[in-house]
Parts: sequence; C-alpha cells; structure tokens
Amino acid sequence: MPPFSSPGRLSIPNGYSVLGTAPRSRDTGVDCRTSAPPPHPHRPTVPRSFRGGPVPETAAFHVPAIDISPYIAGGSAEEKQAVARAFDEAARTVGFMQITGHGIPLESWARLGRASDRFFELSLEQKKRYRAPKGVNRGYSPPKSERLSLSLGVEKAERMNDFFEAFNVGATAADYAHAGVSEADYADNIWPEETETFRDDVELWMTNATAVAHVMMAIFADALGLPSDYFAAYTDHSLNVLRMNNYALPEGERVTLDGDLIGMGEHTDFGIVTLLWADDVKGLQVLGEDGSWNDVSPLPGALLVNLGDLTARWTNEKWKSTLHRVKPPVVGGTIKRRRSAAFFFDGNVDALITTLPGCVEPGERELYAPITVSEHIQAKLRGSRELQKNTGDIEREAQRVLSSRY
Ligand SMILES: O=C(O)CCC(=O)C(=O)O
Repeated sequence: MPPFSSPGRLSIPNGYSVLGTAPRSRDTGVDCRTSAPPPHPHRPTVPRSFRGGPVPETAAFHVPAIDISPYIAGGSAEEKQAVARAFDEAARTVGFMQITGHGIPLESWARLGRASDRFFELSLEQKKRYRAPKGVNRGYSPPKSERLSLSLGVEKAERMNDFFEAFNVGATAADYAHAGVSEADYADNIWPEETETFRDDVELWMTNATAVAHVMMAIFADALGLPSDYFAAYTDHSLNVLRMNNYALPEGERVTLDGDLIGMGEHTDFGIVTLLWADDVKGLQVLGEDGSWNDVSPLPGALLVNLGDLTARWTNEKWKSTLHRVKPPVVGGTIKRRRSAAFFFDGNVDALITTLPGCVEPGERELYAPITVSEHIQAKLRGSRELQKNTGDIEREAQRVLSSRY
C-alpha cells in the first residue's frame, strides 16, 4: 500500500487514480423528506436549545446528488462546468450534497467499516489506552467526553455531553516533509495494537478521501471563477482529520433520548469541506432554512459532502456551513447502533483565510476578519473538547446560529 497522503498523491485533481472498482450508485437527486407535516407559520429566530419551546414542523428538504466523474475521469470543459454549477447551487442553498462518481472503490469503503467495527468492539478499558494527551486531536475519545454544541460559543454549559465515542486519525508532520511543518500542529497518530488491519484500512481511506478533497477544491475554484489551482497554496499541507464515530450505548442501558442526551450535538463543521462515510442507520439531521431538522442518509456508495465554517468565511457566506446533529433511532428503549466517519479537510495550519475575490458584491461588507486556520480550529476545539465556550472571533458564527430557525 502506498504511504498515507504522500504529496505526489495529494494535488492531483485530474490525475486522481483509484485502487479497485468504483461503487455503483444512483446519480439522480435525492429527496430527504421527514415524515412530519408542513412548516409552522411562525418561525422562531432563536434555536430551541437556547430558548426552549417547540420545534417548528418540517418542510421538504432536498440534498442534491452531484456526479463529479467529469473531474475524476477527465470529462470535457462543458461537463466540468455543469458539475461546478450544480455544486455552486447546492453550496448556496443547502451546504450539503451527495457526491457520486468520486471513484473511491467499494473495497476501501468496506475496509473502513471493518476498521471501525474492530476498534469499537474492544472493551472500554482497552479503548481508553488509546486516548491522546489533552489538546491533541488524535486517538480515542470516550462517550460523553465531548460536546460539539460548545464549539459554536452559544450553548448552555449545563447540557449533558454527547454520547458518541470516536477515534481520530490525522495528517502527520511526516506526511508533509516538504512543508517543514511541526508535530505540535500535525501530531503523530496513535494506532491500536489489537486490530491487525486497522492502520492499513484507515490509511487507505485517508488516501482516497484526501484525493477526493483536492478534486473538490478544483470544483470550488471553477464554481467561483478562480484559477483551477487557486486553493493549492491553502491546502498543500492540509490539517486533515478522520473522525470515526460510533453511536452506541452500553448493553442493557435504557435511556430517554428526548431529553438532553444526544448522539452528537448541533454544530457546524470547522474547516473547508467534510466528506462523510456513514452506514445505513438513520440519525444525521440537517437544519433546513425553515428551522426544521431533516433526516439525511447518504445514497448507497455516495459521500455526503458539506461545507465548513472556513468556506463560509472565505465566501462571505455565499456558501453555507449548515448546522447538523446526530440523533440515532431509539429501538426498544435503547439506541440503534450507528457508525460514521467524517473526513475533515481543514486547510494548511498557517493559511490566512480572508474573503475571496468576487465574494463581496458592491454595497456589501466583509462579514469576517482575517483568521488563520490554526486560530480558528483551536478556538473550535477548545469548545468541543475542553468544554469551554468558544469566545474567539466567532461573533458572526454565533449570530448565524442564533438567527437560524429551529
Ligand atoms: O455521524 C454523522 O452522520 C455526522 C458526524 C458529524 O457531524 C461529525 O463527526 O462532525
């Protein structure tokens, strides 16, 4: 197997190669409807978690499917333009999309599931041996040790922590020898000893996901009318992290899940773009414009892609970083186990994020002050990991959250 994220494999949007057979998936749009009735006419302007009160009823919610194979397999300029237009539309309206034609082989897909199963089936005691030191975004994160909603800087502190457990893997300083980055920013990974294939399975996924993320950056550039390689300088030593999530409760634990206990609290993603692998158990809910929470499940073989806060900052919020949360189904008084793996493509630690050319229309103002990727991500992690309310430069984001209609 090639080494994880060797630079030669990273910045190859047009020369992206895959290891095996691509998954078959439908390439039509998907309508993710909830079963609840039409929208409530009165839309509250403050999230329910912060004000109490009923959640408005829901409306149809649509996460478009976009086939990016013209970018993967060398399509014509017109075909690529059509992809970039569809991407721009989804980015402006939903902030989420289903990506098909990405070229990640089924084998890699299945091996990530195997790695996740092998690790999470270990005993809690065994898993806890793989905790990272405080402040290091690697290794095992036990249930109820994080609270994602605090990363927004607006959540009530007394709320219970999220019950997901996770295992984090990321790009290391050795992956970017050419860039001379430090281990303080690109920490070494922690690999469990009990599962022989874990490291290879996870590294294969990281390699494939990294290649797709770079393709997404070429699509970003085309959609914004920028030179195709515009984002290379911001992402050639990107802070990539894969968070493998397991939503499960210990056997026999019966709970009421309509209270404060939640799989993963409402949050936006911190970085540029996220690629999500998920099994077919429902649970992911995305906030619609009308304030409804909508179940979203990826089509078979599709990657669920969403934009993060750095992209919202870059584009002066022309493109959305959309709130989402995870509430796995309750069956027989306990939750149905769900697995996912979110690949966060966060950009170079030292990249300065300022509003992109062409994203401020005449008469508009820039919504955000410049910030480095490192400053932004650290402030977010202090919230979710160290359970400190985010008090960084997040006024705009907090305002965006508070004005979303739950
Ligand atoms: O489990 C999911 O579907 C979503 C996970 C997620 O939002 C995250 O890891 O940030």
